[in-house]
Amino acid sequence: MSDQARTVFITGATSGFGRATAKRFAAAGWQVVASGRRTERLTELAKTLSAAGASVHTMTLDVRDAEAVQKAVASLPEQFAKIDCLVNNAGLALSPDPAQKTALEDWHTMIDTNVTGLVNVTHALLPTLIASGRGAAIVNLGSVAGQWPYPGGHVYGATKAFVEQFGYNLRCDLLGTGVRVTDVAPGLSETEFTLVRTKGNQAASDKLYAGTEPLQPEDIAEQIFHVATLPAHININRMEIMATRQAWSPFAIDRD
Ligand code: NDP
Ligand code: 8X3
Repeated sequence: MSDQARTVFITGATSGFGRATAKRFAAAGWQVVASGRRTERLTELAKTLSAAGASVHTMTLDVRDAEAVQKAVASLPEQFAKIDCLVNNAGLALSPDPAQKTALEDWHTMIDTNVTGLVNVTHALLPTLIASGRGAAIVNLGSVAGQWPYPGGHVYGATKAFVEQFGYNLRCDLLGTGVRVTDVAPGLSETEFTLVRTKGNQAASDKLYAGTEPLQPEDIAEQIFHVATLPAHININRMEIMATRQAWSPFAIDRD
């Protein structure tokens, strides 16, 4: 199969990793289905990619809405209906505060988006991915937070642990179909992630990324593209990526 004929479906393509991933695949000649809630951003992205000669289809879509996801997938134009790669990227953290100081609504939004949303999209696209068969790929955006606990990680980290385990279990069931599944798990990355987490606190976001060298959206897009385009007999199960200037801390100890 030539790269020209392949199609990638990306959730959360309006910002950060998702947008950079759309650009990376488009640059390699893939057709791109770009989705997210912010229509204006999708239009802008489509304009940029189309101007560079790419075939793009945009879909304003909230991944939390299972019915909308099913309808959107069912209504894909024929040209874009056969999906070779799904990048389950839409996701968010809410509140940098401890669990006990975070609203239940924020916990629910993280679960609804990072867990329910991801399974909604996966379920809707599995038939076309399986039909694509050998070489097809599902790339899920996990996080270092899914593996390593940290203060304020609470529900966010737990959703990313779900993403990792869901991917491994999917691999078991997809054995023999040729569909690969990878958990790409980045650490500190400079996107709109912290702006969203702090509910619009630009100063807090700027402060987190200042004076160091966080990963950039293009760094992660390159790895997503890499795992999705490896020879069909290779499956990377999990790829954890940190900025060189990020590492772990000692255990915290409560003392009298
Ligand atoms: P951004 O905030 O820049 O991008 C998040 C994307 O998710 C946006 O395009 C947003 O689009 C989309 N999104 C959020 N909620 C929904 C929803 N309900 N339905 C559809 N789309 C939605 O953050 P990142 O690029 O950093 O995050 C991308 C993924 O990477 C997330 O899963 C995140 O958890 C993960 N990640 C981020 C890290 C980081 O440090 N930045 C590190 C590790 C993992 P819109 O608002 O238009 O719907
Ligand atoms: C985002 C990375 O370290 O903020 O998943 O949890 S972190």
